[in-house]
Amino acid sequence: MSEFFKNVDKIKYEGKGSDNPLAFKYYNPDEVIGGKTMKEHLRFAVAYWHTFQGTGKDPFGDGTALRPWDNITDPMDLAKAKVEANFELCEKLGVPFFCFHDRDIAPEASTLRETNKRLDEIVALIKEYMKTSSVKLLWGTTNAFGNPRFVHGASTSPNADVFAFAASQVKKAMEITLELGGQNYVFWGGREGYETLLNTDMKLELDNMGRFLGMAVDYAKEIGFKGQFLIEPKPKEPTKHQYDFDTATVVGFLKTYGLEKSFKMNIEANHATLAAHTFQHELMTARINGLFGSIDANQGDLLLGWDTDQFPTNIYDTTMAMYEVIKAGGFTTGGLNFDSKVRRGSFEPTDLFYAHIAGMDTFAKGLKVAYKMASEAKFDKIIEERYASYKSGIGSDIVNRKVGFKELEKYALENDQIKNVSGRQEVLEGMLNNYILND
Ligand code: XUL
Ligand code: CO
Repeated sequence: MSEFFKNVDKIKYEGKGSDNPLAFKYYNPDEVIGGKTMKEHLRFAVAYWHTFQGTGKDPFGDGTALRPWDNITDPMDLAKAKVEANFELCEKLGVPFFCFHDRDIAPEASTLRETNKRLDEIVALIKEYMKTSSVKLLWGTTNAFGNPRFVHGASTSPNADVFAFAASQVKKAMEITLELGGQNYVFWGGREGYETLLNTDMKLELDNMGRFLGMAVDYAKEIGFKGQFLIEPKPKEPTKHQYDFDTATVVGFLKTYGLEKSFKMNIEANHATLAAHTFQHELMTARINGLFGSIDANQGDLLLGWDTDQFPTNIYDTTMAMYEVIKAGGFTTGGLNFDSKVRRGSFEPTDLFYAHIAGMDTFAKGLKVAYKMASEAKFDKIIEERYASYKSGIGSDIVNRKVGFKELEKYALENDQIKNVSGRQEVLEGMLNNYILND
């Protein structure tokens, strides 16, 4: 077994005072918060595609990343080396899970049959590593967007042969996710959207996407895959308009196609901001609809209009995200998958560790602050008071649908001198600052 990251030992918790970039300052995996360890609360995962496939290539230039496997030329040898590197990196970081697309772990061959054989070979190797490692698969997914055959979409392609190809790919990816004990299966609609409505039958495309997901549900039952199906909303990129625009859109879609009992949501921070929402907004929308499942942890750059997938280092975002996770009762099968890539300028192998450590520390701090906020329930009390008018009198009659417009008009005619109270937003923002700064 080769060691790829020779200058990195197992990352330890050294606490707030440490200035060692290869140590945790806040993430203390065994520290218990509210009856669960930090490790159990946060359920971190490494994203195979960014960490082992990412090169730093952008539309203006080639890849910059220097990787210890760069000298390997045979594509299958390279795929095998990355399996080894994945287990080494996860174990050194103490990250309990990883996530992959089918095409991340094994390169595509010239025929589907051969591609599937390659996948089987790599899956067998991953299984071998799993025998001695505690690292598990959080979720698997399909890359049905990269190959040119998906130019017009996968399940929403106008070409039925593409629909069939994508179905065969999801079938296989579900099988390998099951074989590797994956706890979820993710659907991100890579090119499920459109560029122009002038050539698009939107109704047929949406119906086909509904049919496709229905077939996936049927097949999961057939093979006994009990993992959670997750949909990951994103408003744009690669297509101008993605059908899974945001959580609210997906809620409506699932209900239209009778799929709401079979799916939950995988919320990504950078996708939320691209949809002009906050990360917390998307998480809350999923939670109040009973559809919260998992998180793709990253952050965007608010000055840029695309999916920069940066490692999450914004303490406000991680605090409010963990507040929502706690409110949702914590993760069950889900977790915090670092769908994040090191910047193009951070091209050294050790940067992969620095980046994950920064993200893990930021979420650990967010968890601690959020747990305190949730247990002291100060914000809950303020919100409860704000809506107190619905607890009795006319408000309670509205909630219980005891009144209609006629009764409400009669009430309003007698109570038309309305008194409102301040929303006190700045007080609340100051309270949040206090929690973050004093914890
Ligand atoms: C793309 C994205 C994907 C999904 C998995 O923006 O987030 O990597 O997470 O397909
Ligand atoms: Co993602």
